[in-house]
Order: sequence, then C-alpha cells, then structure tokens
Amino acid sequence: MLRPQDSPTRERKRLDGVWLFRFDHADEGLAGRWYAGALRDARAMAVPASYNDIFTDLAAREFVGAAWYQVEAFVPRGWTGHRIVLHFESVTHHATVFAGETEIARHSGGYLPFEADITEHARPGERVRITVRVDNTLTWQTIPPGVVSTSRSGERTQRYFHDFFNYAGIHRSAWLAARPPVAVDDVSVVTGFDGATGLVDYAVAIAGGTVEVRARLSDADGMVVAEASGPNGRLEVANAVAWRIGHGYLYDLAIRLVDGERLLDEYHLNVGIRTVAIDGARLLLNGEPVYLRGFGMHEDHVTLGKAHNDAMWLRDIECLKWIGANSFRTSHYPYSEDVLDLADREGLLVIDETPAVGMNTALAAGTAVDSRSATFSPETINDETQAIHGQVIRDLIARDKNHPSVVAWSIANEPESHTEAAEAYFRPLLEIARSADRQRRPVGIVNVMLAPYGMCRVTPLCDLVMINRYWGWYVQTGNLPSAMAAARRELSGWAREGKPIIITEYGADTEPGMHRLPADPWSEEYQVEYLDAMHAVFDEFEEIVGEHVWNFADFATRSGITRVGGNKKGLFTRERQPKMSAHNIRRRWLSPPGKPGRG
Ligand code: BDP
Repeated sequence: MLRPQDSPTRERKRLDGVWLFRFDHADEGLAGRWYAGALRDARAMAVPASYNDIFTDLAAREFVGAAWYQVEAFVPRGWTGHRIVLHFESVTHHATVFAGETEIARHSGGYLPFEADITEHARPGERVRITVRVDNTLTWQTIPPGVVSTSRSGERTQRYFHDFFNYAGIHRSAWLAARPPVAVDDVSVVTGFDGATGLVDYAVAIAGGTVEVRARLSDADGMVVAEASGPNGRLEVANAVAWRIGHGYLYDLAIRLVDGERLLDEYHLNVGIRTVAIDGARLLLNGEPVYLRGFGMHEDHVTLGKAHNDAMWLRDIECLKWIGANSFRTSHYPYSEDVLDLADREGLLVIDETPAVGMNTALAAGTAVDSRSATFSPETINDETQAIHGQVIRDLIARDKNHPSVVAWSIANEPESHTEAAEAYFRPLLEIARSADRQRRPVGIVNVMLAPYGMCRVTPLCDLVMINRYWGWYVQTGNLPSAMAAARRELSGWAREGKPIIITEYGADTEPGMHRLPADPWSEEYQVEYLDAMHAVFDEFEEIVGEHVWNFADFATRSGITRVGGNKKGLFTRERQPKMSAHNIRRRWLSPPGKPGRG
C-alpha cells in the first residue's frame, strides 16, 4: 500500500480537524447503527489526537472499549473517473470504518496504515459521512498484548505489560485520495554502488492493468540523472552522492505509467543511495563502520498523547541534532511515516520496531507483575497471536522498506526469550522479516535483562545483539562500581557472539530539578554519573556499535508505584528541555571521531 500523495495524476485531501466523538459505554453502537446517521449526543474531538488527555475526568482518560468518531467530508468535484480511497495512517488499536451506511474496512493494529476503496460510496462533488468505531482493547491476540478484566460491578480494567500509557484514538492523518484506474500499486528499491556509480534497482507493481513503466531519477537539484523502463529495472547514477549520517541526500524517483505518450499515473519516491551490512561485529553503512549514538524514543506529548504533530517532531529532531545523536529506535511501535521522512532528510539512522512490546508476563515497568500466566501458551500468546505478529512484520516492512534511514528491524521489545516456547515463537518470525525485506537489513529482537547472556534462546538467532540493561538502576541500584562490574561481566559474554552489539536501552529515572550530593538515584547528579559509568564500560568493547539511552524524553505511563508522573528516564523533560545529563552526553557525542563515543 502506497501512501497517498499529490502528483500530476493524483490528489489527496486531509480530513484532519474537529470530528464528532462519543464513548460507547454499553457497546451498543454497532447494533444501534450509530453510523447510519449523524452521531447523536456527540462532543468535539481533535483528529489527529489521543482522546485520553483531552478529558479532565479519570473515567474518560482511562476508558476501555469502543468510542465513535464521525466527520462529513466533500469529495472534490474533479475526482470523477478516479478510484477514491479512504486512508488512515493510524487508528489505535482497532478500527471499523463506515462510508455512509456501509462498512468499508476493519483493521487491527494501532500503528500502521490501512485503507479502503470507497469509489462506490462517494460521489465527486458530494458529501460522504465517515464514521469510525475505535476500540482500544488489548488482548492476548493483539500486538501489543493485554488483558481486560471485568469487576463484579461491571467495570472493565485494561492491564498491559508495557511501560507507556495505552493512548487511543485517531493518531495520525486521515485522507481521501484519488488514484487513476490504472495506478502504481507498489514500488520497492534496493540501492548499492559499483565504484562511484550508484545503483538503484527498482520493482513496480501495477493495479488495474498492464502498461508501460518508465522510471526517472533526478538529483536534489531536479536534474535527471538516470532513466530506465519496465516494471523492474536498474538506474545507474554516475558519481552518485551517497546517503550518509548527517547528510540525507535524496534523489527523486518518478515512476510513470504510460500508454503511448498518454500519462496514466505518476508516483514519486525519495531515494537515498546507501548500503547497510554486517561484517563480523561491525555494522557498516556504505562499507564504513558506524557507531550509533541516540535514543529509544516515544511518540508522546502533553495533551496530544500519541498523535503525530509536525512541530513537535521538528523540535525533537532539533534536540537530537543539538545533542549529537545520529540515530534512534522507534520504541515501541512504528512511528508516523512523516518521522521517517524527516530522518531520511536529516541523515539519521533508525532501528524500526514493531508494536510487539510487553510479551513478557514477568515484567512491566521494571517490576514483576504477573507471574501467574505463562507468556506463551494456548490461552495466552498463541499461534493466532504469532500469525498476527507475522502480518504486522510484513506490514511494517511493506510500509518502511524504502526509507534509507531504516537500517535494522526490531521485531519485538523485551519479549520472554529464555524459554523453548519463545524460541518456537520467534524463529519463524525472524525468517518472515528476512524474506520480506529485499534490502535484507539486519533483523533482531531487543533482549531483556531477564534473559542475560547464556540464557537467551532468541538473540543467538538474530543478525545483531540488541540489549536493554539497567545495571545501576533496577539492579545494583545506586551502586555504580558494582553496576560497572555486572556490565563488564555480561558484555564480555555477548562480545563472544562475534556480532555487533547495540545497547538499545540503559537509563536512570531523574526528577528534573532534584539535586543530591553525593549523587543519589532520581537526582540529576545520579543520571550524569550513571551514564558516565556505563560509557566507561561500553568503551572497553569494540563489539559495541551503538548506545541508545533510555529515553530521549520523559513520557506518560499508567500510574503506579514506580512511576512519578510518568517515566522520568528522559535526558529531556516531556516539554523537551534538557536535564543536566543532556549537556554531559552532548560533550561525549560531539567529541571528535576516535574519542569516547567514537564521533
Ligand atoms: C524496559 C522497557 C521500556 C521501559 C524501561 C523502563 O523496554 O519500555 O520504559 O524498561 O523501565 O523494560 O524505564
């Protein structure tokens, strides 16, 4: 599925704004056909936004179940003769969509796009009523998983095993889009080099007929640098400018479907020419070893919740540049494609993660919560979940495969991984990821502290080692010398695997403004000393090719005894202002190459 865009043959209309909204407390909307007319007793709701933090009452913020959204939109007059598509970038977690009185789409999975052809239900120049039932329920068969329990009085509570607030709503833009009847359905590129010549292998899928395909690559100044024809082909660019860290040079690939001289469709794609490979314990970009400096992040903001917002993300990117980061992980779900577009442009490397977080009943927010249920069993995460997970991996790679910024896939964060059941669950999923990606980027899971070196049965199956470790925080709390010793011990083990190691999380909760001498957990001083201690150990290992501090910024979580107004491990506050440690890390990350942090 290609993202809607404007081109000489295509047009799109953003449906963002204020929609009608209503909670469905008794889950009666479907039977009561709430979509059949104007949504009654509705209030206003922003799209995109999480609905949760718009409200001031707890019951609304923590609501579990279905909520309804509705908007009336005009289909542009000029769209006669086109296929009309309704496209949602993200509805969290389940969507049932109606055009007028007809159900046109059902989709589960809160962070990836879906669309439906509504040509039969939408006339150019006329209004179409769009109604969406949004359900935020997580079960053992959703990614991420969760469990809903109902009290004697009928009150439903959602439990989940991940450490961020279960925001819900229409989180990214919704579009009406017009496509020609014969259209580009998909484009994939694989890039490489032959000496100074850049190679762009492309493959085009067409919907609605078999026609001639022409491909044209232009440089950033708009000069045509290569042309080819046919649905599969190779574009050769003499003296190509490589896409690299900090220099996100992008070519424009125009795919044109033609019938003689008549243009049937035109689709544009940004292409960065670069290679990603693993060589022993090194991660190579364009054949050169790279060291990742950056963060696990979140799409998380005051009031907006998990909604995408351009201004907020531009600020995040500016903060990343200021601090000297060159990369981030889309912990713990695929981010808006707009974010990947920004990363492409800035030359930031991205570890792209599925929403498979919290597949571990022994862990949540660093504390044991539910050792009663097995993580993997016919009653919990089972074959059905695995099939859905496989589809999510395919959908993620289908959406993000062409972004030059994406250098690795993480198919799960901190799942249970020390058991035979976990190995049986993940082995086929790793293969799905590998075969879905024509660029064959490295694939892995992010390993949890409960499955350390020697115990994890899944990481050895991965292309690289990605580990989250909290020595000095959840264990050896406040005792940095023993945290360093523990780190050294375990890392020496992983180093023997002969694969690149990325520390995908390490961090300490820090209340901004809290100072303690000597340093004490939660103080700004402790975050500084903790990070210095970890870096001293990391720098001893050549096999470590990346350090991603947890987290870029403070973020919202469900309330609980280990969280004070959310997770405070950010180097920036939730308002994106630096804590003391941000200045410290900045000195490390901006130090010249060859120095600690390896420039
Ligand atoms: C890890 C998780 C992350 C949490 C973090 C923490 O991957 O989502 O927020 O620890 O506890 O378990 O701060």
